[in-house]
Amino acid sequence: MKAFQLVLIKPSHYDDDGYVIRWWRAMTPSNSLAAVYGIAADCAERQVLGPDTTIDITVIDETNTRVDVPALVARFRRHDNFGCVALVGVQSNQYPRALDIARPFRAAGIAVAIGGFHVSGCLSMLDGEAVELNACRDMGIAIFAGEAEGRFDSLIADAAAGRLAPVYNYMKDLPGMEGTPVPFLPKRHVERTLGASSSFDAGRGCPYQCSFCTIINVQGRKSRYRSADDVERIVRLNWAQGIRKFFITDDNFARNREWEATFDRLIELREKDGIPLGLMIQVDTLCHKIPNFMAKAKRAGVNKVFIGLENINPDNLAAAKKRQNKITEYRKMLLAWKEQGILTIAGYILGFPADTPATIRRDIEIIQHELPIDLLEFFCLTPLPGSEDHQTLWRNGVAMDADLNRYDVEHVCTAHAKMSAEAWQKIYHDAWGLYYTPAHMKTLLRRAVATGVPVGNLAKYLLTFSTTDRLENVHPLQGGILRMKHPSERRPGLKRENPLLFWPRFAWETFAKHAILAGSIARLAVWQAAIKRAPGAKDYMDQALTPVGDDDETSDLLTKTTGAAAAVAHIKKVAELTHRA
Ligand code: B12
Ligand code: SF4
Repeated sequence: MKAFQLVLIKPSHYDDDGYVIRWWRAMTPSNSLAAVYGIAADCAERQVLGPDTTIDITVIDETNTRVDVPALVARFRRHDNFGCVALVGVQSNQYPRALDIARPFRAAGIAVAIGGFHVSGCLSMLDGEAVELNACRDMGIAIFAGEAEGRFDSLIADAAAGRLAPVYNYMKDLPGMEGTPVPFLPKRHVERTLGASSSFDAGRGCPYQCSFCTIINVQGRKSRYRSADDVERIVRLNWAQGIRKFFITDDNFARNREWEATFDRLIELREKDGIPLGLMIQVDTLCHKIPNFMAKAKRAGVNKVFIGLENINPDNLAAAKKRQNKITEYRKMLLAWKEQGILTIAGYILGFPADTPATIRRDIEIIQHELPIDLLEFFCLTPLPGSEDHQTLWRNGVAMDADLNRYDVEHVCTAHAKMSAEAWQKIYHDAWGLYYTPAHMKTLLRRAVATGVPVGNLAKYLLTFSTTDRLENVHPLQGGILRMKHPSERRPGLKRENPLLFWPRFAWETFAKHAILAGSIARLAVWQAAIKRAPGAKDYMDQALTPVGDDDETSDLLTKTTGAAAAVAHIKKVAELTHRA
């Protein structure tokens, strides 16, 4: 019996000091890894390499596990290099690290293939060579662009036969998702992340056309989806290993054509079968207009929702072709989620054309006072390879940062007409502190008590969102508990530090960060207890929680930004015309 060694590695990337970002427990499990593992496990079960060949699958998420290259190379050697290293779900910021991981494997003559958003986005939008794709060709790494469903059998058959092609390009042929192997990770891997929740994509594709978005150029604009039966299978597989919480990773679940059938099935699993589901979904700002969407979300077990708010200046939204985001609807939509007692997390992008440090400060203040958002996450507008924005700059020869490691939507990668790179980068970091002030965190806790949002849950998120950028210099989405580092994991080209200096400094940094964290935990616990016990806590009211009314027209949200007046005039005109009709 032969044993094909399939090693699935989801690479991390380097921090600003050149060390791999790795945690004892990372924030979220990788859905890309779960998707590819599900497909690979199905290949193993079907014995696609023949009845006398097994497929041994190893799963490594570098954000929570160190990649022990020498041990893996030794294992391949024991099997005459019969196998393949698959670099999974590689984003642009992870591409340099992925190549560094691949190098020793290739030097040892081991087959390596790479997939994910960087290679797929580049092959979809650029010339087949940009950005740095030739590095793979030079190293003999097989590039896999597109989705693995229905194609993994032939890829591993090629690897087993020692004839991996340089490029597999399926970008023009997006597969259907119904009935395909479902994303899954064994519990021992899920436990390496916070909260023991798993993930799955119930669908792919989004109908909108935001110019900064890579998703539509990689996964398409047509809604493709798993069936309700597939979703039930995912839930049952996980429930059998004690997992009941899921991040449904669809970028816009509200535009998944099967959202209702999916919710109905999840409601059944929750209400009839008693599986205590806890879900997080991502939606757009118009989902409150879909009849039943929010009420069914609540019944299905949704307790957190991520909303692509992006900005509150209509001029900025128009520049990014995100016209579907209507600031005149923001309060209605957010209050509707509040009515369901669901925690709201909104993404906010800094660096659109009309932004300056002063307008960003003003806009954050407007959000704090007027929008009932619980958590706000900041990102730098980034020309991600695979987006229309990147393609336009690339075609016009406009300068962009040459280091892909920085394309993590936290670093400034191109010029802005009104802000220097330094000012832009600074306001990005400042934004976290401007939003998560002690006063505003208390307001958020008060709003949670008044609207039935689980306060303890919110407090946990407030801790992460208010401290991760400041203490760890990374976005909370790539954060975790207890940062791990090793001198050997420093980016090639940077000096290897003396262990006698490295380890004491690392120990001191870890201690200092945790002392600050302990203070923040204590502070939040005291606030939480006091706010819950305060007389009249349930009746708390402020401008953000006030139902939408005529007063809204004079709010800062609808008067202060450059595009707001035009947006309000447009709404009035539409209302007049529809009234006359
Ligand atoms: C869920 C999610 C997360 C989760 C989990 C990460 C994950 N990848 O699962 C969390 C919250 C942790 C996260 C964090 C971040 N994310 Co994210 N995330 C997503 C999201 C919404 C879904 C990912 C997913 O599951 N897709 C579905 C899977 C099945 O698709 P896939 O990864 O492309 O894999 C398929 C194929 O590519 C192929 N394939 C993949 N690998 C391989 C390998 C081989 C060998 C083969 C043959 C095939 C193959 O087969 C798979 C199945 O069909 C995507 C957007 C999207 N729609 O994909 C953004 C996205 C991937 N994230 C993005 C970014 C920037 C980040 C962060 C850097 C943000 C930040 N600063 O914190 C961090 C990085 C953290 C990390 N360590 O990954 C960007 C990447 C852009 C780019 N071009 O590089 C995306 C595209 C969103 C965007 N803004 O455009 N993210
Ligand atoms: S709504 Fe989200 S997923 Fe859809 S195109 Fe815009 S940024 Fe991309």
